[in-house]
Amino acid sequence: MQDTTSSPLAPDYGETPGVQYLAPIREVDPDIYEAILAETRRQQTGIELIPSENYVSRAVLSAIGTVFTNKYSEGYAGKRYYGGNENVDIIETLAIERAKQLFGAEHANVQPYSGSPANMAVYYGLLEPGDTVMGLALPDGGHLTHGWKVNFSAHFFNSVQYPVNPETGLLDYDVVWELAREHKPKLIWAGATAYPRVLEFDKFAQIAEDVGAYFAADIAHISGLVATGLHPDPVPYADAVTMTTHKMLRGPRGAMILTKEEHARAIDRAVFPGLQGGPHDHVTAAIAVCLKEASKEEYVEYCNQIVRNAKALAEALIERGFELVSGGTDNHLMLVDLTNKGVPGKVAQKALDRAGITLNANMVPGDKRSAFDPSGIRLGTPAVTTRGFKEDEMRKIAGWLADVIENIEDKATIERVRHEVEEVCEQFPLWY
Ligand code: DSN
Repeated sequence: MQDTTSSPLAPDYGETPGVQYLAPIREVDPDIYEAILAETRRQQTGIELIPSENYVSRAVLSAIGTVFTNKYSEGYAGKRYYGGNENVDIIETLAIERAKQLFGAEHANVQPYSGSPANMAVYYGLLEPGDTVMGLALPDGGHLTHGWKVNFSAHFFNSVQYPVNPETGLLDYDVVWELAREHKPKLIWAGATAYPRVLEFDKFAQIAEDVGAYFAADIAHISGLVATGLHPDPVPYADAVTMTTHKMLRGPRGAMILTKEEHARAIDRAVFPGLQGGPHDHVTAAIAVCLKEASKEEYVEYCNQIVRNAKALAEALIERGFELVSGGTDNHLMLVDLTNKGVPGKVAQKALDRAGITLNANMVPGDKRSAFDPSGIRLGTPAVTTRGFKEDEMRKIAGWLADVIENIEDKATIERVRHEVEEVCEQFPLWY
């Protein structure tokens, strides 16, 4: 039996939780049970470096699996269309109040099913179809919903994409400003999925004000850093701030929108009845729980350690001859251009999967390769930090990444790393 008492997610739990909560699934559906078991083992025995992933606490996971999944509750607290919503009102109001408190926001909507629906609600609430919008290009680290050409946000709106500087990997605010003056967008997005540096929200707000645009910040990746003061805060400037709840916040798969009071009605109406029906109340309960956890002092320390770990990992990778986009990181993630190692990102991703290290291949600024077969890899520290890893483990991870990538055809190296990864994971067990 595994000792989980040292797990940062279940510090006071004296017994092995194992997978007892799966017993009913085993009886009813052995196929799904086996898959869940296999996934549990994969998470327990491997190192998770995908910067948008994390591990939820026992309390969050328990909240998702509750009877709130049985309920319909179209509307908002006190104004529901169906009866029997007195308990839903309690959890949704708590989630909203905790979100407002944590981020210092005037208004919060916790009903979006995930990040893309949350962003869609911002478009629907603030714009008309055909309006011009601006966002960071996806290959430069932006998000699909910030106006990338294959997404609704470019089909229903006139999308202008701003780049990062391909030489430095950094945002050039003068370029954003020039594009904004030229195209006069109605909405400017700031936010990224693969940008390792600080986003200067005050500059975006200034640009938006200059051209008469709304300013929306998507802080899905950096929500915890914003909440704990480790990254500049867009809430004072932005008309809308969106975020998923399952990344750095360690909540369930869901999302939130923070707005100024003046946009509260428009955004609420965009979410329901504009885009969605009944909210996922079991998820709302879990969002409330993760927000309570994120309000604790331990969460501030967790976010500090995420940043310390990212810096340690970046430094160790640079020592092993890796080229990091922008030369390092200010936040939880880094982008590594593998061109100098002669190994495409996808090849590295697959070899590292076999070694028990999960990350994703990623485009790098100015990438000559395709999105399906890009030049880089993206890695981040939120999940490993939840697990309890510190700077020493980061240096080990950098060594394993280098060993595998520099010996990409060598099965013995992959097997050796897999073994060492499992040994370290055993020292830092997850509670699951
Ligand atoms: N899929 C998310 C990520 O990995 O960054 C973005 O939505």
